Amino acid sequence: MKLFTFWRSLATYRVRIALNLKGITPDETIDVNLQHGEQRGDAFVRINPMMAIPALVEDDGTVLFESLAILEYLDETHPNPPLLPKEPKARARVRALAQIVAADTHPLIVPRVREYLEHEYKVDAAGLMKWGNHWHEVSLKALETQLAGSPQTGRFAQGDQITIADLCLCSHAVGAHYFKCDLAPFPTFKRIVEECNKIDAIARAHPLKQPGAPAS
Ligand SMILES: N[C@@H](CCC(=O)N[C@@H](CS)C(=O)NCC(=O)O)C(=O)O
Repeated sequence: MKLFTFWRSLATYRVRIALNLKGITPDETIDVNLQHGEQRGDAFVRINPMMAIPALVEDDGTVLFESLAILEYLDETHPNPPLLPKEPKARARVRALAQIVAADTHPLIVPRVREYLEHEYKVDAAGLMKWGNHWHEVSLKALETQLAGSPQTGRFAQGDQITIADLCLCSHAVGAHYFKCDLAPFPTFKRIVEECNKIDAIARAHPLKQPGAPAS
């Protein structure tokens, strides 16, 4: 198994957590330096024409892409520990919480979007910060309302078992920190992310713990 990765990629962070939780170590990790635009190079475009990481290549050559699809694939092929609950309504809730992060928010702040805003619309660094802060705050409010208002929330987003929702909350927390969001108004979100980070498999997947990452 090969993982195409980069230390600061939030989508790859979600996949790294799942790999760690399931005790899977890829045979090879290949850096795609997003700061140098390597995701747009011919070699990587052949792997993922969407020019985005993560991509996970199985031993038979199958290329898996899109972090949520990869998380579910890993859960199906390596069921322990499970990352989705069994009960259909609970599964739907977990997937919905995950999609608030991975489908509704994260795509708004990826390099290709920020670079387009910068080059086509001349948005400056302060404007990009405001943009990212705004979209993170919108989803933090929705996540907090969902999490604080549901009896299904437990130690983690869905009861006391880690699910793909928690993996997405962790990546959202890193994005929120980067875009200078104050987490004080979102205590349930903050508590769950802190609970997650007490688990070594999650803590060591953090972007700043990866090779090539800056100290802070
Ligand atoms: N929806 C995709 C998003 C993948 C994505 O956009 N990844 C970012 C890094 S977190 C990337 O490679 N971006 C390259 C770019 O925007 O140019 C997923 O969840 O896997």
